[in-house]
Amino acid sequence: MPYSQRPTLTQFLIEERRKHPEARGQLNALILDVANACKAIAKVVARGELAHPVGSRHSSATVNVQGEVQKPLDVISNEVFIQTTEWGGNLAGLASEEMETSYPVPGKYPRGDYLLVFDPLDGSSNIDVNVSVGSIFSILRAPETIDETINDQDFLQTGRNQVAAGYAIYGPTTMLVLTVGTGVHGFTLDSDLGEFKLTHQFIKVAEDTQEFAINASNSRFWEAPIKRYVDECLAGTAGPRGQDFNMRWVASMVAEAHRILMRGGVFMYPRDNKDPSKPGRLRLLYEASPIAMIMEQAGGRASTGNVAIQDVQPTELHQRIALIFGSKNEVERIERYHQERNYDDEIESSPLFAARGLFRD
Ligand code: AFP
Repeated sequence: MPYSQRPTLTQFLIEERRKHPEARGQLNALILDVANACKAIAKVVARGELAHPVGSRHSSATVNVQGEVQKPLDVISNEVFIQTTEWGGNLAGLASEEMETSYPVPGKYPRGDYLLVFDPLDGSSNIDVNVSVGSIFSILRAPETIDETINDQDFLQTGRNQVAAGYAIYGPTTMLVLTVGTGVHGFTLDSDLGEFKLTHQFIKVAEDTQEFAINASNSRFWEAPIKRYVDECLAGTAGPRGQDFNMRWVASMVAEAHRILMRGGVFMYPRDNKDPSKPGRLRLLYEASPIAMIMEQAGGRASTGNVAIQDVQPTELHQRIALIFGSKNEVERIERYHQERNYDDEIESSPLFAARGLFRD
């Protein structure tokens, strides 16, 4: 497509809205505000060390609600998201990785129809090593009871309720990848114009792949289905899969999700036995859920191993979850391995097959 004919994000959203004559324009306005937040964060991230007064950076790290180190850029990005989106009359409340409780839009601004959930700077522990990081967001409808203040409970909606989801990736180029439920589209930031331009239309995740991503340093804590899957990949042509696999681990989920959208692959941060009190490392509402909507909209799949991420009913704002996503046939294979394991466990615990059971060898 010739450069001048590439629609901007604004044009794209206006054309989408024309398909919904009943729409009031709040969703478009909100997405454009989010895109502005991402542009501002891209600028700060791109300045790297230059963004910090000499000597200030290392002394100013704090700790967030989950006991994780908050980099100054996490805090700045969170502020940028709030300031860019709260005023427009499109939101009733926000929730973020960096805030312990939800944030109702202050009374001085009109209350809108939507809720915004976001991770302002995912992969921020990679900032110091100049690796791609990103922002992830999910848009839900606010409850209609307008006289009540928004609270945490209002955000506990399944991924199927998402109206839109997306991420911005701050890499060699800045891109915004978005779904409003009609496929997944990628927009590249034209830094001369300050505009996101549509560069990747109807992105599709390859159904098959020979590339997987997992933090293998946790392998001793993995559950049997994940061990089986990874062992089979590592066995390559000599193993049951009959083909060699490649492995990647960026430790920046947005970068992994983007790679998988572009060329297929499977990402796993499964539940493991490292810390039994945590049912996974990643967060359901602002990491897993939006990435799951994007994957499904692009023909891929996202699962805990047992159930589709988008079907999980959240119980807490900062809930953690096992997350496996990417090429459909691989994710389904991993789910099958979980089912087979569950079946083996059932057999194991059945009185007939138990240690002293009737049918025990
Ligand atoms: P940070 O935002 O603290 O860097 O965490 C990034 C992340 O949530 C996700 O983007 C990565 O996939 C995952 O953590 C990396 O985890 P490991 O530290 O286990 O590699």
